[in-house]
Amino acid sequence: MSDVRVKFNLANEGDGLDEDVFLPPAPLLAGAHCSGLQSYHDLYRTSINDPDEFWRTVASELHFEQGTSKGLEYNFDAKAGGVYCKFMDGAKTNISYNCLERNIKRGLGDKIAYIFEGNEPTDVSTWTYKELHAQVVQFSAVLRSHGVKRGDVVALYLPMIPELAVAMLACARIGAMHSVVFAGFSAESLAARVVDARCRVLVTADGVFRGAKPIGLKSIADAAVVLASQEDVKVEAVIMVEHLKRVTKPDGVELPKADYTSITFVYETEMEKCVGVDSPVEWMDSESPLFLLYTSGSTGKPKGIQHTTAGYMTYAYATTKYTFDAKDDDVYWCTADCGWITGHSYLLYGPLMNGLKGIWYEGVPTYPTPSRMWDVTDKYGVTKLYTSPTAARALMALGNKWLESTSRQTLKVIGTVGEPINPAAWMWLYKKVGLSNVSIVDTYWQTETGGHMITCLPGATPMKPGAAAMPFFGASPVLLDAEGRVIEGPGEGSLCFDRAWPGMMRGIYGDEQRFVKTYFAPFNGYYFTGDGARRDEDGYLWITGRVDDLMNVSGHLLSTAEIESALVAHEKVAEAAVVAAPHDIKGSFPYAFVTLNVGEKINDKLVAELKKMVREKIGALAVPDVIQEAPGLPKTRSGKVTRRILRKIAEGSESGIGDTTTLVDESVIKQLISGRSARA
Ligand code: 6R9
Repeated sequence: MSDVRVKFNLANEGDGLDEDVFLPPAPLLAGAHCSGLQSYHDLYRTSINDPDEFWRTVASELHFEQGTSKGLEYNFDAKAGGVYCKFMDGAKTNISYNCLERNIKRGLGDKIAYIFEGNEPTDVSTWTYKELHAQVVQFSAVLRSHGVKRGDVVALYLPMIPELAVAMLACARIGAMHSVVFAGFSAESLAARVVDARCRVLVTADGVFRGAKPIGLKSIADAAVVLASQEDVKVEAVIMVEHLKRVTKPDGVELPKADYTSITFVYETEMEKCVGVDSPVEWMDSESPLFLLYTSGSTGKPKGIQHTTAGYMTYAYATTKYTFDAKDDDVYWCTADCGWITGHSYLLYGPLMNGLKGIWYEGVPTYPTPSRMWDVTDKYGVTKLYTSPTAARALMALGNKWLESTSRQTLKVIGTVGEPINPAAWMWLYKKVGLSNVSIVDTYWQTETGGHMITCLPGATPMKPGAAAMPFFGASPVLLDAEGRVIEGPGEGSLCFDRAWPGMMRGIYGDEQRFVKTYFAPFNGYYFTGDGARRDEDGYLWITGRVDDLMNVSGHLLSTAEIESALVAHEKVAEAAVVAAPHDIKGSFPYAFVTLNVGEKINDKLVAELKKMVREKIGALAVPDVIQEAPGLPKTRSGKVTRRILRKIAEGSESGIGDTTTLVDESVIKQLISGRSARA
């Protein structure tokens, strides 16, 4: 099929705008939940003019044990008092019930909920909704037997294995909050999260393979337990899945050893003890906390983003339904790790609530070959694929020959998330992967928003490569200038939302002040995302990237302050400044400038020590690709490091440095530039 490429001006037909726009493929448009641009506009208008009516209709597709007449209630005006958001206050429900029992009751019990595809292509298991439900009930009984109850926080430090889905749903079933910690994080990062939420139970695995590389997770978990005890937080039970015992091992690899400490309980044994144990669903209030998920904060300390029950549930359900045009016969694959919000909303909760058949993949996209994603797509007939621009760029860079042995003809929608997608990667997904026969949905959202905020809908929105495009139902984006004035029409500014939506975060765990300060104080009356965006003549939104001190590496947010504090923890480092530098595949990478104590010099050994330090304190993701010695850092007279200048130096675009007259010592810039060339 040839490209459906048209010259198109959406807002003012015929006024000369000359831009490539791609229309949704006709078959997708035909049966879509939201079909055609006009119906998007109509439904959007309803969602804004009468949000309660709109969300009541969506919620009526889910099970509420007790109803309410309340809709969305909120206050965003920080000056006028407490910022809050409530959705369907007074109602009672349970998201785990909506994922499992509700589907079994409507006849989907024997439908496959997940195909679990292991690291090795031969390690596959399929679980029906009934089978998943049985495991969840059993594990919820295990949790209860360890004293876990409503309101407790359970830490899940697990790789992408079926037990992660089971554990998350089991927590939700009994009203305990899960706090999933990405299995690539270090013992210190895990400990900090365990301490912050005072977790008494930690679920982990003996280890996992990432491609051919074995990782001993249990020893990291054990180290975290020791670190937490130094902060007076006592983990009482570490429930460990014996995953390594059952996987196919790549040849010649030595398995990591797991210690069976006195607080270690083997998952499989615990499950056996709970066969047939009654473990009923807890009916939760709409605003009862559902989970915590930590995300980077500009001050360095990760924020425990807190979501609650009914609003998150309804929003995850609705966004999955519309953004992926979820249908009964779909084979849906979200490649995200559950350590991130995308895994929560669009691998676990959203697809299950929609009764989809999903793929849950343990491994990396390039193992055993860079064809793996397309092999899996063909093997199961994937119709909807949700992945990241980083994965697309990495695979694109390896060449189209890895596509050749596969057909990918079943694909209808390809979604991307985590960072802006560059038009080249967009075109590659559209043309080469999707054979110009798919809709691409570039979904903009955040851990904090719970679900999609700006996106195309696959049967409705004409697509522009690189634009996140249009607001989702109920989302009301505004662009503000530096003085906080609303920018109407085309322009660029800080991306904010001027009203609440059901899926928004309800707070930062244990830190109400930081919640208001981070998101509502910068522009009073608005939720501030921390991102910049541009609106074009057609009303399309283009995300321009972070405007705060966070950086986006391979779709993961990292805090410059957190990396800096890991670096200055080294005895030889006096000061550090970290900036984002552009990278072809990762989008950007951490570039560190370090000022050493008098008499110290940078060398390979010190660089290796510094990298190790960051790896241990945060995780491999945060390790700077470049560490440059800085005799001094450019600072303003008030002592602020001017990152704008460091960013230019890291990029190698010295000519764009601009005005430096406000600096205390302009000469450091020359030194840093020559230091950079010396390094390069
Ligand atoms: C879902 C997720 C959120 C930040 C966000 C923004 C960036 C996410 C994007 C995007 C451009 C997109 N981001 N999706 N930027 N286009 N489609 O990624 O959550 O980990 O909290 O990151 O990611 O900067 O503010 P989270």
